[in-house]
Amino acid sequence: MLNLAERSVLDAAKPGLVVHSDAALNAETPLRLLDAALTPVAAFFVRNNGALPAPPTGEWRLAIDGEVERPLTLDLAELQAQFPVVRVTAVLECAGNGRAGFRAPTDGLQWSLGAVGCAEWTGVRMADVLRAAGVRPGAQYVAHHSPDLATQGPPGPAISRGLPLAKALAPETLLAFEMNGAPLTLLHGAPLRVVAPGFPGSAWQKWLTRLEVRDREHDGMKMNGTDYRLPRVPLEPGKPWGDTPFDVITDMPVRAMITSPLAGFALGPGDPLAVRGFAWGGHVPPARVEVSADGGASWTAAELESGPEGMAFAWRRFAAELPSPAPGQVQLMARATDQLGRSQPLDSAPWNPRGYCNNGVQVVVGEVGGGRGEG
Ligand SMILES: Nc1nc2c(c(=O)[nH]1)N[C@H]1C(S)=C(S)[C@@H](COP(=O)(O)O)O[C@H]1N2
Ligand SMILES: [Mo]
Repeated sequence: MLNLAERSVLDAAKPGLVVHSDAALNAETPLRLLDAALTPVAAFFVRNNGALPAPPTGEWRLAIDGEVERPLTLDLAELQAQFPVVRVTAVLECAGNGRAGFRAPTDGLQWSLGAVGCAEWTGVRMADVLRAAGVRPGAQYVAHHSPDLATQGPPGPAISRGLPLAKALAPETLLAFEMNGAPLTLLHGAPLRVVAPGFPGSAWQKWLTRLEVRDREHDGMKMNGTDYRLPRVPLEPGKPWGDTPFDVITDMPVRAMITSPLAGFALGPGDPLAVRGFAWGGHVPPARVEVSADGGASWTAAELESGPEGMAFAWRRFAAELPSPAPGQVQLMARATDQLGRSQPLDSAPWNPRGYCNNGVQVVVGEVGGGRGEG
């Protein structure tokens, strides 16, 4: 059962979200609240693997240790004073976004399409902090540690994921203390979280207290088995996967999300159909978006905003105006293709046991009225 104190924190901060039934606090954003270039904090989804930690106190410190020459301990003021403060606009998307769309059901929270948002993150570069500590030659991976605890299973950390060293040192990877220009809220990881654009949300550790440099891939909570991993070879949906090897998800697939019209839309006969939404990729931005009002039989190119310079990880608006569809039910779709030519699947992404990375094309069903005076 959801903890009632956590539920009331959520309700006060984020009234419009759809709360999932789970022991931990998990809530997604309805599409009607995702129609903005920057998702307001009040509408941003929340994904917790365990219990919310206590709010930070003056005692909070970040430790940097492991394969470093000079282990460091920094409070927030030191972090802000000792390193350049930078801003990155980036999409944060849970690897389970779209999971409910798999035909063969999978474990995990049945997220619809609202486990995603785009925000401006302010922080210091993880690279600058790691360089100050002096990364040793054998370093391979960083491990993220936080105080939030599991609510089920063996007692211990709720999650401890990490990043390959190259991503930890990439200029877009931050230790962030602000979201959309305001201090991080507790629900989003106050006082400090990882921002790892292009990686699944699970790599964006909240409530960070320790950044450990390791000489091998991290093996913390939710790094092993099928957790946030995809099979290296295609699997039969719903069938046992035996000893198939699984690899850590390091990139999110391209996706277009229609934010207008919404499901259940109604058009009068002859009315044009205006469609808009956002498209994004993980490390490979979208190159084009096409829309269809006939369930995928024919496609029309949408206008796609070219991401402003230096905004490779932000989502981009797309818009199209289609001629009035024939009266009756309309199946509206948008399909993005990334800059490597990879398009969203029309059905769903390759099945995997935990239901990750389903970027299957969204279908928005509406209606064009047939009779006079309708609409
Ligand atoms: N400490 C901690 N960090 C965490 C998590 C968590 O449960 N605990 N969940 C991760 C997952 S799976 C996602 S998708 C994102 C969600 O970030 P948000 O709640 O700010 O939207 O946080 C990540 N960071
Ligand atoms: Mo996630």
